[in-house]
Amino acid sequence: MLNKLSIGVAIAACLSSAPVLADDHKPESAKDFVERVQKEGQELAKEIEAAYWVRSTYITKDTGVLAAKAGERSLEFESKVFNQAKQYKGQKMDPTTARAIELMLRGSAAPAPNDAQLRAELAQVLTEMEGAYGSGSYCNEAGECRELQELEKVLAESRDYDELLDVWRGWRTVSPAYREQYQRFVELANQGAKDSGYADLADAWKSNYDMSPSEFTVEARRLWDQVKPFYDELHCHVRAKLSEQYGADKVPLDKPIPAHLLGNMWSQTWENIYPIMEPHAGVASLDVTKALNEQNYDEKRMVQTAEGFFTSLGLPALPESFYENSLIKKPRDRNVVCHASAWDLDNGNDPRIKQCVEITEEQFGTLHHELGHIYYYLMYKDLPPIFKGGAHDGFHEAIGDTIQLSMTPSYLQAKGLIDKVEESPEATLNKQMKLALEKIAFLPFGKMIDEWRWKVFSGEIAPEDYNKGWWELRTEYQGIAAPVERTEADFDAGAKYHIPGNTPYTRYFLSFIMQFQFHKALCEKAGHTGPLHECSIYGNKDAGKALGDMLAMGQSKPWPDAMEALTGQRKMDGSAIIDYFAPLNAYLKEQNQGRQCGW
Ligand code: X8Z
Ligand code: ZN
Repeated sequence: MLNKLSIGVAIAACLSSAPVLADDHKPESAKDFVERVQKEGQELAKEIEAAYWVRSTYITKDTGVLAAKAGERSLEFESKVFNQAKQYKGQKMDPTTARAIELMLRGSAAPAPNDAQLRAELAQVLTEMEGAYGSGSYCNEAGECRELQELEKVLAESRDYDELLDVWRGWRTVSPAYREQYQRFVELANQGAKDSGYADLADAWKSNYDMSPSEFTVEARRLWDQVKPFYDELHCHVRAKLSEQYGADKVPLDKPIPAHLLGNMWSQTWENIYPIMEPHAGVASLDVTKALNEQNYDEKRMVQTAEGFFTSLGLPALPESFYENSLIKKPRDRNVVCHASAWDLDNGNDPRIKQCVEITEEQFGTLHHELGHIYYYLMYKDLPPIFKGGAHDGFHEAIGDTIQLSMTPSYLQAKGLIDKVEESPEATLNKQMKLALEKIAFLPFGKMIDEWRWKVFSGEIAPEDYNKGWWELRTEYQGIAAPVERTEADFDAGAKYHIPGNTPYTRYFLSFIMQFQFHKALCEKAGHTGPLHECSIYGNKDAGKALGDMLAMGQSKPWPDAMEALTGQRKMDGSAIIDYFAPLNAYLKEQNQGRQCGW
């Protein structure tokens, strides 16, 4: 998983509070300490990465044992380094060393408790939960069993209310099995957070943004407030159309939307129901999935095509080892964690992705997303290990998506993936609708996942209210509701990968906002004039240079410096995404006239 290794291993902790001594037993300088820890971390990382990779690509009891042991050792190291690093806090040192120490003191996604037994338990719980998710399947009454990707396909394509309900409910029979484990995870990781000087795990997670946790809470809220009015317009229109499709008895016009009708297992992006929402029927067909299949694309060619976008910008070709060592096809004979991820192995020399690629437009997009991570790894390859990472985690998530914003109809036509480019206000609206169903629909989802976890970690949502708290936030933010009664025997949060996989999620919310800022800045570098939605930076070396330079900074500086280097701004800002969708916004307002919006 992204960053789990590098952070888990690069920072560490010792349980002693004795001064840090060098081999000759003299107190070790901060600079020497930083250097030594990175060397040790790199050595350890090799072993841990190997165990994690094998576990994720071959889920068995045995790989579970190996990964949990590796996780335990990683946490031990993290704990050791943390407790040593804190002794340097406040001492005078050069700015680079100070930044390194600061990064070592940051909370990871699951900070290590001081107690060795608790660390072992934490590593085991994490390994088991992710494995249970990765090998989950739903067997219906007829005894037919389907894995997640097959269930997702039904949600994307079917328009049969009951069939949709069956698979939506079916996938949610997997997660109750690890609800108790999740509760235990919360206790253990909260202990780790406390041992690292944080109030709780939420406090630790919010401390990774070069501002105080409470400032970050306010900042994330400010961004959400910027985009919420637009989401509300989209929600209103989508609900009205779904009500036409399924009937007002199934989709009442003043209530939250039933969660299984939005084309996605988690209702997180809605582009699969674009055919129901298409403003101008038949104008400017955007069916890339069809073209990929007709042209017999296979998994490797999909990856190579995505790589071609990055190299067109002047960024380097992927190393041969990338194709040799990545997993891009779902194995038929074993369970793997199919949720896509990008891995930085062997200190930047062996980057890999793991993705069960299917020949669809959505997966083509995800490949660009994953390569965004890979190009970050490649560009900061020569930095000291502790500086390898996104300027903040939202930056890492935003790179591949920024590239996708340049996959305009003209680009797709040049690649032979659509027949012809139609230029008309109608064509623009269709294109914007499709993209908004992905990018705008996602925003409240991206925000609410960690709202739930922050409350769970702080105890505001008690273990006996996990599911109730989940659905309250789903309704508050997204305006959706469970299609059937849910109880505390369910664990619906756990049906989303990032909960058992313990990956913080606010990063994606930030990414979806920032990628439009980045796109705008890159288009300016490329000399684009005219509306932003018509800009593609494909083939533009000036834009590529600006992007590459920012990536090469890694996390060596506070993130506003990286943001400024690329965009000239020092803040995250929702106005770029709103401006981008100006034509659609006007359309939605017009369509919603006379409708009662809200839920
Ligand atoms: O998890 C991912 C990536 C891997 S970092 C595939 N994403 C989020 C999700 O699938 O829920 C990308 C966008 C949102
Ligand atoms: Zn990602």
